[in-house]
Amino acid sequence: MTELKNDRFLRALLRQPVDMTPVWMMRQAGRYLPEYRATREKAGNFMALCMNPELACEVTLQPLDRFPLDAAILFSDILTVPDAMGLGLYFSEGEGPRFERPVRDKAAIAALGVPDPEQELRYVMDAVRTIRHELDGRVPLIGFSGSPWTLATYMVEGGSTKTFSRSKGMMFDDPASMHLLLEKLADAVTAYLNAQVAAGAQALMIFDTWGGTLTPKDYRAFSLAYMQRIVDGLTREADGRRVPVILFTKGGGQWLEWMADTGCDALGLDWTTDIGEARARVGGRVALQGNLDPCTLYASPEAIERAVAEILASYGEGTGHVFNLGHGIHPAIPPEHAAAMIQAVHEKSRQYHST
Ligand code: 1CP
Repeated sequence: MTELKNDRFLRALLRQPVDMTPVWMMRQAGRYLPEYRATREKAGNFMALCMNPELACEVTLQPLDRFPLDAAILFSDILTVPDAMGLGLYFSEGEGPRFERPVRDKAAIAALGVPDPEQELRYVMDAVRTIRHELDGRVPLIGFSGSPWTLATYMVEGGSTKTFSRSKGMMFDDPASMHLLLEKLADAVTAYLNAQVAAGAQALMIFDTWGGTLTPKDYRAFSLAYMQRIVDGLTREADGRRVPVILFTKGGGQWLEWMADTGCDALGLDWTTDIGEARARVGGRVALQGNLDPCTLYASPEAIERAVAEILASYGEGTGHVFNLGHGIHPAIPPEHAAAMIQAVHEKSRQYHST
């Protein structure tokens, strides 16, 4: 395997010394980039783009060609796993993701199989292999999945939701069915992430976008417990290097200690938590990734630089910080504003690293 030319991101995740704070952006390949929109047009639609390894590779590399980012993230979606379980994913323009066959009762859940990643999700593994080859060691490649709870909300609702009426309805009315679904998803996600590592992913991130909608007790029982099962089952080394695992529960700032207890390597933070306080709580055990409010990028480059400086100062001296947004970059952000953020992270962070 090719030597990594820039391993700042992996080193920071393992709390090893770095020369400056590494940075990448959630949704860094996406609609805010005109070249992304052009490639999606060429593919026909979003799913066709995900299913074409060459085009998925092309859009993965687009932000890296524009900005000096320290990591690449596989271009795909968390909903490929439920699609491979037979739910029939499609994206309707302006409406977001939808499933043709949502799962709403025990019989439908019992009938679900756990997909073989090299069969039903082969196109994702082919994308990982293609991207690793094309990256040629420039930066590490992040593989990812949704958390079981987050995937379950989409599978039960049949798409995005603001109310969680059906998914929380099932959790409260028929917890045994919800647990059965979450168990199957934990098995599917573990196999999926391990296959991504086998195909070349060098770090893993679990997106628990909707864990923060739960009560503390339900978070532990319905989200964290299943992320724990996944962390326990993951391949943690490849090519003689540790494969760091990042857990991100949006809205999970009050549960950082519980999340760190899973044995993951790093926690993703949204912007509602002060990163310095988070470091005081769990920084001795895990690295932290985050946490600029994505809306900051609507502001002027000067305001962006000030906000970056505040987060770097709040985290303070030394390694263990990967700079990121607290959630995905919005489609209307000017790419030059993302550039200003990335440049500010690199320039202003050197003073915090003494190597
Ligand atoms: O029109 C388009 O081009 C589709 C927009 C889009 C993109 C660019 C979707 C649909 N997915 C993606 C890519 C994507 N999704 C990545 C790629 C890598 C990257 O550059 O970061 C990743 C990591 C995801 C993960 C994802 N998909 C999450 C978890 C992270 C998060 O943002 O909270 C979730 C919840 C999804 C579901 C999804 N897929 C797409 C949309 C618009 C949504 C969100 C729908 C909702 O709000 O419920």
